[in-house]
Amino acid sequence: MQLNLTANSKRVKTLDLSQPVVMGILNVTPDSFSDGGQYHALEAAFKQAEKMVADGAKIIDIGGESTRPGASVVSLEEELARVIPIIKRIALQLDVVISIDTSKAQVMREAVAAGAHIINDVRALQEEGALQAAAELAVPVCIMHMQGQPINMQDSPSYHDVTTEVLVFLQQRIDDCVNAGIRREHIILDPGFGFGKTLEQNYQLLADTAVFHQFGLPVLIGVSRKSMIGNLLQCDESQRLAGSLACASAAATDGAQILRVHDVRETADVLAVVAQLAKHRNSKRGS
Ligand code: 8Y7
Repeated sequence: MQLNLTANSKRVKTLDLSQPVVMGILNVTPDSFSDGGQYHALEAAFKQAEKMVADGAKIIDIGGESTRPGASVVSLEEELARVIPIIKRIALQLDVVISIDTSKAQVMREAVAAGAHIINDVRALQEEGALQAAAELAVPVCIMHMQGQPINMQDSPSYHDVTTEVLVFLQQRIDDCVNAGIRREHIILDPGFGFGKTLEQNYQLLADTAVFHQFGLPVLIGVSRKSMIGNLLQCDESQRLAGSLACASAAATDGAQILRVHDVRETADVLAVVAQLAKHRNSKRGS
């Protein structure tokens, strides 16, 4: 499977998804890189991006709006000020695919103009103008399932059958995207771990990873350091690496193409082992 990253009139760039790849998380919210002013914040973010690329990240996902449970909203101006400088710098200096984590149409436009290749929207292009912006920009889009909004989504998640309901939502959004003019082969799907789901619902979805391949589109899984690990293991964020890697291993074994993670080097190692195993599963004994 390959993802064509070429927007209108730009030179051809593709992302090989025949083996699972790591998407490194780069949060540029004030709590991440705020000590020492604007210049130092940009410098620190760039250094982290550089390290993630050296560690094996094929995609860097840049986000300026926190979508953690209970997080408050961020203004357009604030979000642009956070993400645009770092996108420009990475586009200029690193050979990596850039993903912009946003729900705002204007951020999508300015981010792609600055050098972003992929739009990652936890609200699945449902905010005003987002669907049209994504269609016009003609770049790949990741559409994610969420029940509720970040401010209240973990209050009382409720499903009759979580996997079926996520599948139905994704099918509907694929149709909406295609009807808006987004190329089908530009759509990446994400079940949305932790976005309006209980611990049991999250693990049900992870166990059902393979089901999400029925659309023939790349599947992105984001479980890194999330509460589905912390609540199961009763540990804080600094102690969720092993749990995150176990989830990454399971998802990659079930064919997930993109793993969105904090711990790039460790996840890349897991993916290399999973790929080596897959090679032997597919080859006939003795050949
Ligand atoms: C996801 C995500 C977050 C995810 C996609 C966190 C921005 C919360 N999680 N995007 N973003 N999938 N596509 O803990 O699971 O990283 S933010």
